[in-house]
Amino acid sequence: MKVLEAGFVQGFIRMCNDGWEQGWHERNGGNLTYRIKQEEVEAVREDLCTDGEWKEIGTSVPKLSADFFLVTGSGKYFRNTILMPEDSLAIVEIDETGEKYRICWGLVNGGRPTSEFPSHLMNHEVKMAATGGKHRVIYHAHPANVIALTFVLPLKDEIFTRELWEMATECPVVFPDGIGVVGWMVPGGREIAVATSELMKRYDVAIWAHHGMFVSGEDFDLTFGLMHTVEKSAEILVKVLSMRQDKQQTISAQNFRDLAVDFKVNLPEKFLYEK
Ligand code: 2HA
Ligand code: ZN
Repeated sequence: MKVLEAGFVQGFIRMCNDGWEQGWHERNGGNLTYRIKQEEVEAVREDLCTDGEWKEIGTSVPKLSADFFLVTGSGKYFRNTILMPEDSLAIVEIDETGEKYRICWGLVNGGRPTSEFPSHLMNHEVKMAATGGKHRVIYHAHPANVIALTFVLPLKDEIFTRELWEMATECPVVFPDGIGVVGWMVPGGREIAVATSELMKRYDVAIWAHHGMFVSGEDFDLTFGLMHTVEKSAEILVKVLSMRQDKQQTISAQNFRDLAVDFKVNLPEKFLYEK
């Protein structure tokens, strides 16, 4: 099968375009990676080239050795992905040591994987271990409302989680483990990758102050839906804070405990502090 005919590639392209249409990917902002299933690799094997040059990842991900990833390209625009997928995307293979990669398909006009490749791969490594291999998608976007909140809320996991849970009843069901926050750091390197992957051991969502958000999930629907839910909740909070500083009423800590029982989710008490 040709790469572009494969279902996982179609799903990936659709997600890129959906993110663009949401306004989360100005210029070349954001990046997406998918850990390809073994049978999906086999289905497109005839269309992959495996004599490319091995290049340094910039970090070490030994648990991902010999895995294949579909990734957005560095400097590429989400907006163009649907029109020129073989220019914007690549399939890459990780070597046996987990320190190098090679391009097996795509980036036909040159280029390399996303500038956030180290963060993506370290997040994949952590989430693969934490979910027994279920999580396959890591998504980074620049949604405006979440970014706006990083200028006015304390950069604390407990506060972002609780405030965003309060904005929509479905939130604690969609992200019961909560949200992690990292203060401003230089993007693209190993340091921010280590900080983010540390948060991903506990959470499926990590916010980068004054920059954007990383989410992890099992498939494209769940991962896009997670980004969408958190950003929608942030949009409501921005509206509320724009109308008045305090809330007339809200969902209480006890309301969340009641919800947890009926919806069979575990909501950690550290987020249910008294205000
Ligand atoms: O431009 O989003 O964080 C891609 C990015 C870098
Ligand atoms: Zn970014």
